[in-house]
Amino acid sequence: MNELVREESMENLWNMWFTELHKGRVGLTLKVSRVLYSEVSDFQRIDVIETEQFGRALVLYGSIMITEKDEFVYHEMISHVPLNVHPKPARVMIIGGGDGGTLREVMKHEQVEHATMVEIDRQVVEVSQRFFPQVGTAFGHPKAHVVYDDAAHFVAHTDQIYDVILGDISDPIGPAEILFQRAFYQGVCDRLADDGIFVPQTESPLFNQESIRKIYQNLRAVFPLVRMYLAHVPTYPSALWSFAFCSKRYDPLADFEPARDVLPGLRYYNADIHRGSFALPNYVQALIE
Ligand code: SPD
Repeated sequence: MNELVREESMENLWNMWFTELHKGRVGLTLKVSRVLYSEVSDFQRIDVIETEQFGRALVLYGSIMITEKDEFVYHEMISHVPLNVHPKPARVMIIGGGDGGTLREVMKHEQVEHATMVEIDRQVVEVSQRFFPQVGTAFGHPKAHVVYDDAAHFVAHTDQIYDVILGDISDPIGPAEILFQRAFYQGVCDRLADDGIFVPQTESPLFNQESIRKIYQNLRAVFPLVRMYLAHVPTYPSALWSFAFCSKRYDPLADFEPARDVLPGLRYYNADIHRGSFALPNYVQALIE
């Protein structure tokens, strides 16, 4: 149960805390100064809270999706790793990504000719534009298109082919669970060009080991090359987060040419991080073998 807790004491009459618990056993607790928004959309509960340590946080179904202070890590890593390996990433699809952070990073690449973001929940986009204007900066970009649809439905029905597809999706619970299944991955693979790359977020290798085993089995049943890479996201469970680099042709290290590729001005991603993020601790490597 993830919840906002108001705690009264003699010293401080109005302390408010948000805790995101993992299986009721361990959690991340943040001091909250204000609750800015709290509603239930057609798909999920949406909260925006102001935290003292990480600034504003967007919380969906009780789980932190972004905070102002550390969202750049996740968004840079899900985007620039594949976009810097593919030699001409002209056609990009983002699955989910309603806050707009991944779209913002994708649009930094001039080679991208069009990016289609497929988000199921219009209310998440509206809330992000209202409370996180620095994240949703690319919604009005002429090369950016937002489609409000279930990604499984969209992938099954579009005839468009993409060079890069990014799975900026929620955790594999409830309606998002289908987006981690083999059938969905096959649908994504079918929408990729012959040299296409798919990168979905794949949860915490420390806290979500059972999910990760299944996710990588499913991915490997579909894609010829599947490699995990890691990033440090302080507000995600365990702070260690993983992504899967799934490819029909390109290798994330052999086909990475930093002299050609790396954009200036990023806050987390650089050429050393690109290479180093594929170095896995032994216990993580063992998980996906
Ligand atoms: N438990 C956190 C999982 C978050 C995955 N998606 C984040 C969306 C950020 N654009």
